[in-house]
Amino acid sequence: MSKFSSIVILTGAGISAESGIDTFRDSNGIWSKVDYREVATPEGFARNPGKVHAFYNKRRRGLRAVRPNAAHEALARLEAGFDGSFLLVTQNIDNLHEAAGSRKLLHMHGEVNAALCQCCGMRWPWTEDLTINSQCQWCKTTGQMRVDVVWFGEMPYRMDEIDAALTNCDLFVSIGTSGNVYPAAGFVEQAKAAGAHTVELNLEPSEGYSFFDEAVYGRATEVVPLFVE
Ligand code: BJW
Repeated sequence: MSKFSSIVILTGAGISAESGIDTFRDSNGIWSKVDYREVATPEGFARNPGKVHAFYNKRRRGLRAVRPNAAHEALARLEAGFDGSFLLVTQNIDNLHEAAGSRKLLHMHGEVNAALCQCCGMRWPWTEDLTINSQCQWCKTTGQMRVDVVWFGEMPYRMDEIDAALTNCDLFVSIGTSGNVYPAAGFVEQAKAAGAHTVELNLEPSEGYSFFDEAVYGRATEVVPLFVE
């Protein structure tokens, strides 16, 4: 890594798969069991908030027993030992990167352990179940609280910081993401246009595989530690 001065890493559901968290688009992934239009769009939430709360409450509760794996830990070691500029951008709403020790981290699709008031816009850490009766701790409105994640049709978080980092990086590494969802799926092209070396670490070639200069296919717990050491 010493030949690089600025690293951006993008992670997706595949990095958490071996910790026991479901991915989205694999054959038994989340979207094979649930219609994303019902649980991961603002329109779905407006139609049936109780269903959406139940979907995320279950996933939030499931996280309590989950631990980071060797791939999360390898990225935390990389950050700790790297002298240059470093940014880890995750699409994941779990907290496994933080639990492994990552600090320079952005959750572009939000966090399941956070809530957002649709009335006043305040956001908080939130580890309990949300219900249609949950009350905003700031404006005291009831019934407008939602999980603080980014649904289809909504703008992902921290895009200005991510764009700036992509424009300046000389190494871009994409880990455990299928490359189906924009804008994250376009990061490799942005980094490549900026002159970065681009690397894919995934179980299989992603949608954007042709944009990567280098690829290693295998389980994240094996290929990420090998790449980092
Ligand atoms: C392993 C492994 C192991 C397994 N080891 N690997 C063109 C340009 C811009 C936007 C669009 C566009 N076309 C369409 C859009 C809109 C849309 C979009 O991209 N749709 C596509 C489906 C086409 N995008 C949006 O709406 C985004 N917002 C946006 O564009 O804002 C601008 C805008 C605003 C308003 C109007 C118009 C424009 C927002 C997207 C939000 C996505 N949200 C979700 C849910 C978050 C909450 C939750 O978790 O419930 O985010 S959807 C879901 O997909 C989740 C994920 O973060 C995201 C990506 O999935 P990921 O991580 O790649 O998982 P998988 O399952 O797809 O892949 C896993 C990979 O791991 C696989 O490759 C496996 O092989 C691998 N793997 N085991 C290593 N052990």
